[in-house]
Amino acid sequence: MKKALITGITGQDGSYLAELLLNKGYKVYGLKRRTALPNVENINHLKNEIEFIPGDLTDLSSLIEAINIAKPDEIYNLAAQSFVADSWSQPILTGEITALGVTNLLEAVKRVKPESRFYQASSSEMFGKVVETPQKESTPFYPRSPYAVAKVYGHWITINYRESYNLYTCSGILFNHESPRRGIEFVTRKISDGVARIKLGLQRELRLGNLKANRDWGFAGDYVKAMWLMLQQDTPEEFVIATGKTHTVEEFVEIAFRHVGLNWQDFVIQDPAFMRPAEVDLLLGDSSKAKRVLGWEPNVTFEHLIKMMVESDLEKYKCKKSK
Ligand code: NAP
Ligand code: F7E
Repeated sequence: MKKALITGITGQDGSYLAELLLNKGYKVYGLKRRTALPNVENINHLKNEIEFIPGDLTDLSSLIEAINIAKPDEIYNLAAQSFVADSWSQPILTGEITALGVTNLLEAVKRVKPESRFYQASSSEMFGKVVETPQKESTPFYPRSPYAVAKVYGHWITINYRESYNLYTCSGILFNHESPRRGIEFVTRKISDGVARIKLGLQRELRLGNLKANRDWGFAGDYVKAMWLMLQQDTPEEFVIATGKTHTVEEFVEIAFRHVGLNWQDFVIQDPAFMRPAEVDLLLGDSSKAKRVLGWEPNVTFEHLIKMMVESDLEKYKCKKSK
């Protein structure tokens, strides 16, 4: 039986990846940091199938212990301070987790189980103020936030450990991917949640920042398949994972409100509090290498993704109301 260790198990991607690996017959270990209250909403349905190991990316000793316990064939490093907006108010913490945390984990791999295969969650945010469109593996990085700068570090230290110590390490440069399990502060989920609350009379308005930003949005369930495929290749390489289509935040808003028969302009207020000190205006990925080498393609369309998220939030509030 193959064994995998997932960091970031409680997050959006951690939950979908755990499902995928369990379905493939893997023994799944999840690194989980201590929280005062439970935060296992995304993985509650899997809690008896995953073996949790306490640990934190900023604590090397806990990572050494985790790899000692799990002795994993594959390690997926999905843990991060992943919210771009907060990376300006907590730049040092973001660097410690999202950048140096990767070195901690690679060090633990090198010392305890150097034959493990390692996946690093790199991000399209590294392209930032883009120097070419669409963005592909060879596009130079121009990070625009402390988060993105930290991810560039994580990306290069992953390559460096491969070249320095001959470890099997690779990165997926994933463009935005969403789902009903997306954190509530990210714009897509903030919109689907807001639309559901407004439709059910629980909220009157939705305050958002820059509506003109363009993102290449896909479905998280499709994207975790690409992570697994990357670790099944003979040679570790970097891959861009994207849909190849870009949309504005305003288009997302318009479709989400239309889905429940409402006009977004009656409810959305632009609020400077949600504007960023430096914005990423346009992301559009070219994942032709992933299609050619991994045979990977996304299945869920933009419209279907929005419908899925709005319906899930509607259902959540209807259940709460009926209790
Ligand atoms: P997410 O929902 O924010 O999950 C982040 C996970 O990291 C959570 O499980 C969190 O645990 C954990 N974590 C945070 N700090 C930690 C620490 N110090 N030690 C151990 N665990 C820690 O993120 P996601 O959307 O699933 O994304 C997964 C990864 O892909 C992240 O690295 C993200 O930066 C990257 N990424 C995401 C996207 C996207 O569009 N979703 C695109 C490209 C790259 P708690 O529950 O305890 O907070
Ligand atoms: O913002 C704009 C905002 O926070 C998307 C992370 O998973 O994907 C994610 O990063 C856009 C930005 O995601 C609001 O200014 C407008 O232009 O949903 P987001 P993100 O910053 O693209 C990448 C690939 C990652 O790697 C990250 O970990 O939407 N926007 N109004 C807003 N954004 C938020 N959050 N809230 C608003 O009210």
